[in-house]
This record gives sequence, C-alpha cells and structure tokens, in this order.
Amino acid sequence: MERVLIIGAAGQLGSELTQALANIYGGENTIATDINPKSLEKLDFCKTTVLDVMDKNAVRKLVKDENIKQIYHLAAVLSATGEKNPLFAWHLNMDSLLFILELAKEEKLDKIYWPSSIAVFGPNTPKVNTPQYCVKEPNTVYGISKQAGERWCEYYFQKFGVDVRSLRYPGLIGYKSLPGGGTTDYAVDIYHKAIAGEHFVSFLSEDSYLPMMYMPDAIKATLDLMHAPKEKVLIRSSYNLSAMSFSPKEIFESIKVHYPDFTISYQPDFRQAIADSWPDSIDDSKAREHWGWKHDFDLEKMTKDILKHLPSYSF
Ligand code: AKB
Repeated sequence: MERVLIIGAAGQLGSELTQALANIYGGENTIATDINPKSLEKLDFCKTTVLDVMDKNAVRKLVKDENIKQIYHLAAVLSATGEKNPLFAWHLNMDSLLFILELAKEEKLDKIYWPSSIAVFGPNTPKVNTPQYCVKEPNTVYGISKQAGERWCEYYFQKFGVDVRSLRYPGLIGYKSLPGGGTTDYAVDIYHKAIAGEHFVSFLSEDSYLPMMYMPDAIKATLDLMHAPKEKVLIRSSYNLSAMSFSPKEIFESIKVHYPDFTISYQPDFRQAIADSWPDSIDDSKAREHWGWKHDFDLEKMTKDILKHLPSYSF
C-alpha cells in the first residue's frame, strides 16, 4: 500500500478526508499532520504527528522517513481570515504549495492533491454557470493565491511531470467539524444554531447565492479525481466542481421545514463583498465528462441528513 501524507489534516475538509483515506490505505499508511496538536487527537485511527508546513526541513524529513508517495496539501488561510492579514495569507498559501511541488519533483512522489476554490473567480467573471475557462480577476488574497497556485500546479505538471491534481471547491458544508475563516461558513453555523434552538444572524444578505457542496460529495469528488487514470485528468490547473447553489434565505427555509420555530435575520458584514465577487453557480461539465463526476446531494437531501446526525454528534 502507498503511504499517504495529509497536511492540515484536522481542518474542516482534512478530518473527513483523512478518515476516508485511512479506510482505503489503512491507518498505518495514513500519516495525518496538523500544526495544532490538540486537534490531532480525534484522528486516532491513523498515524498522527504535529507538523508546520512552513518548516521545510521537517516536511522533507517526514516524507523521507515515512516513505510517503502521495501528499494531500490542505493547509491554507481561507478567504475571510486572509483579508485580515493578506501578507501572511499569501506567504502561507503560496510558499507551502511551491515547496510541496518542488519536493514532489525532487523526491519523485506519485501524486499531489491541492485544493483550489471558487475564490479564483472575481467580479468580472460570468456569474451564472461560470465556465471552466473564463476571466478570472480575484480580489481577495485567498483567491489570488489560489489562482497563482493553479498556474504553478499546471506548470509543474507540464515542465516536470509532477502528477498534481486539484478541484475548485465551492463552499463545503459538513457536520463533523467546524469551518474556520471562510465566507461560506454561515451555511455550517446555521445548522448549529437551529438545533440549539437559537436565532441565527446571517453575515450575508438573504439573496446572496453561492455554489455549495455537502462534505460526502466533496470527499467522493476528491477520491474520484485522485484515483482516476492519469490520462483522464486533462485539466492540470484545477477542475470546476459543483453540486448546488442556494441563498441564506433558501437554506433557512429548508431547515424551517424541520424546525418551524427557527428564526433568522440578516446583518451583512465585510464578507458580503467577498460573496458578491464570487459566482452564483458553476458549470462543472469538464469534471463530469473527463472522470465521471456526479454529485449525490441537493439542499433538501443535505439538510435532512445534517439534521438527522448533528444533534447526537459530539465534537
Ligand atoms: C471560503 O469561504 O473561503 C472557502 C472557499 C469557498 O474556498 N470555503
């Protein structure tokens, strides 16, 4: 079995992806790392170690010592947090990716996964059914780092044959972990407030549509892409990926069906401008054509599933 390293394993995507990878590769071949020691405790089904992705010597040593063949590099500063400290976000997001790509080249690693985002798009991008190829002028530091990162991924694939694969995730929604620092986070928080019987204040306006995806679909897409034969992965920047689009009002209404007393109000803050610069919906036909992507969850199905599991889920 190949040995797999996950960097940023305790984050929102990481914790669920790490479980899925351990199911496939075995806990002994899955090495989960994060900068936060406490957060690794819940990943006790695989090997864990504290790692700062900016500590290049430590990353290189771990890759060699553990005979790693694949890296899932998930560590990043997200859109909302990035705006508070742009230079730090740029430094962390870019330097870490470049280092991992360089390491993959030098150590001849088999595969690299690196997530991109709908944040690569900007205010001049077509908003509805945003195509794979179109104007991209992101205006957040997170988006700029993802756009530049995509170019580097394609560059390392074309020039050095590094087998790097990537998806432009929409907002990801799961109940097993909390997101941190994104513009789409409201769509996770709203479920927590509903089951706690509390009023929800949305930081986006009621009609702000954004592309979103339930975590099981995101995990499936990631594994499908990573396990697709090389010749089917025809886009080496990053694939558009989509499942559903909704507004705060629509997700509220889908929850209210199950919690009739639930209430919402709207107080848009600085994240509104970020949301306004992103697409409403995404055309992911290339992913569907090239490696057979198909989503399972729409808003109604996701809401039912979250409300079934979240009340008894312990963090
Ligand atoms: C964010 O909101 O920053 C992220 C993303 C869409 O990449 N969830």
